[in-house]
Amino acid sequence: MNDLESGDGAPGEGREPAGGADVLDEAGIRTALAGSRLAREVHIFERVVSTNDQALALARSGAGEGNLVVADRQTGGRGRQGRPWHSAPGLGLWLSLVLRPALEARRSTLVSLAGALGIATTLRQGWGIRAGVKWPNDVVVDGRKICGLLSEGEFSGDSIRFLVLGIGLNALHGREDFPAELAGRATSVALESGRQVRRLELLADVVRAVEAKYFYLEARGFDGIRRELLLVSPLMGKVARVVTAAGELEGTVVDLDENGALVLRLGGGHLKSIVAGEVVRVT
Ligand code: BT5
Repeated sequence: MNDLESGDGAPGEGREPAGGADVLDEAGIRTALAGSRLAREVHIFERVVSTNDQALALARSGAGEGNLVVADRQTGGRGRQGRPWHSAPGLGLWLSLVLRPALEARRSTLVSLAGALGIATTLRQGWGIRAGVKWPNDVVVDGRKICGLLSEGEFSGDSIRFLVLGIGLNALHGREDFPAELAGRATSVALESGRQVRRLELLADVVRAVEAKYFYLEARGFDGIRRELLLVSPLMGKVARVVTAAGELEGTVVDLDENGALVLRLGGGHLKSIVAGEVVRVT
């Protein structure tokens, strides 16, 4: 489609990643993702505030499913509740997908869970990394976060107008590339695989893996995905403390329900589904 877009950053800035060799170029991305239903249109930026902002703007102006936004650098990458997402220039995959899933709004969590499962699966099968999915939106390796997903969208009653699925996957980082506050809590594909990573190859793997699980979810429902998620969940069977808007809860993680909520068995044996929250401790 369009030529390399400079986004809201200075043209040319952030083009050359650390090390200089691993460039995500437009022609390469188009070739690597030829035929992908989630990357029919590719928007590549050297620098943006957030790829989710770009994708949200595209979706609001009518862009259909199949628009992919990729940036080399994000100046305001974000996580949930406005938390910052550390997006080292040239070292990660910072991307967003415009989706228009045929799902009820209350089930929209399933999309990020399916995406996370796709990423964990491709990291396990293609890159030899023992990745798991930590509810609700993290891909982790031995307790360290390698990838975070941020799903945002617009809803009308119980239907989804669109979703933007943002994916931040640490790719080329060495330990020294993470800020002090993430030391010991973050990792990357290069660190975990011990391989020389080409982001183009990783991007194609990730988008195709997310695509496979996303369309499986739409066509076949959540059950198969749920079973796979339970197999790679670092929380299953553990006692977790979860912070929710209504307060903190502690219980044994026993399942995911049909809407992607985390199911805890509380002290008295009562089952409780948690729709949104933060797991703060696992024992
Ligand atoms: C997330 O939020 O994990 C969602 C992150 C989504 C990032 C992508 S990048 C492309 C797209 N554009 C955006 O602007 N965002 C998306 P949450 O669960 O709230 O986790 C945020 C927390 O993860 C932070 O408070 C840190 O503790 C930690 N963190 C920040 N940067 C990290 C990194 N690069 N690697 C590992 N952990 C990180």
